[in-house]
Amino acid sequence: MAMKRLILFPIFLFTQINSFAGDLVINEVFYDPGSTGLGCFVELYGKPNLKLDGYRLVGINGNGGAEYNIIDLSGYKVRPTGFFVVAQNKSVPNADLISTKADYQNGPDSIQLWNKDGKIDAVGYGDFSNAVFAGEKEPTLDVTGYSIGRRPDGFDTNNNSADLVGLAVPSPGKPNMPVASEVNKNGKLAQTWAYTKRN
Ligand SMILES: [Ca+2]
Ligand SMILES: [Ca+2]
Repeated sequence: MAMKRLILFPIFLFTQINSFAGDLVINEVFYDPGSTGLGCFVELYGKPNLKLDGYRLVGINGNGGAEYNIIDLSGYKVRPTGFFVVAQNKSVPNADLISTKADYQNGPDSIQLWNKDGKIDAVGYGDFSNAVFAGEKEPTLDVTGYSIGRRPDGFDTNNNSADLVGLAVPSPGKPNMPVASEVNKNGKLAQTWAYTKRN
C-alpha cells in the first residue's frame, strides 16, 4: 500500500496543475445573442488583479484562418474576483472594457488569448469539417442565444470539447452556471443527458 500511495500522489499533482495551467483563460464566450437583447462578450478568468499589459484577444476566421477583431487589453487588470469582461456594448453587466470588436463571428471560428510570451489559451466552436480550427484539440459546440463556458470556472485541459459546455444563462463577470443550466446546440436543457458528460 505504501508503494501505491507513492506512485499515485505525483500523478494527482500533475493532473491538478494541468487542469488550470495558466494565469488567465478564455472562460466564457457569448458571440450569438439571438433575440436576447444582450450584447456579445468574452469573459476571462484567472489570477486576481493580474495586469493585462501586452495581453490581447485575437479572432481567427474559420473561413481561411485569417486574424480579425484583435482587442488590446493593455492598461487594464483582472478584477479581485478573478473575472474580466470584454463587452460589445453597455447592455452587458459587469463590463470592464467595451469594444465593438467583442462581437466575434458565429461558428465555426476560434478566439485566442495572447501575451508577450505567446499564445496562452484558445477556444474554437462549431463544426470545422470544412473550416480552419485554431482552438485546442477538439472544438466545443456552437450555440445561439446561449453562451459557451468552462465549468467549473478556469477548468482547462487544453481540449475545448471537454472543457467548455453550452450554458443556458450567460454570466458575464460571474461564475458560470452549474450543470443544470447546460444546453446542447439546439438550446435543449441538459438534465436528461448531462450525466454522461463531465459534471
Ligand atoms: Ca487552454
Ligand atoms: Ca461567467
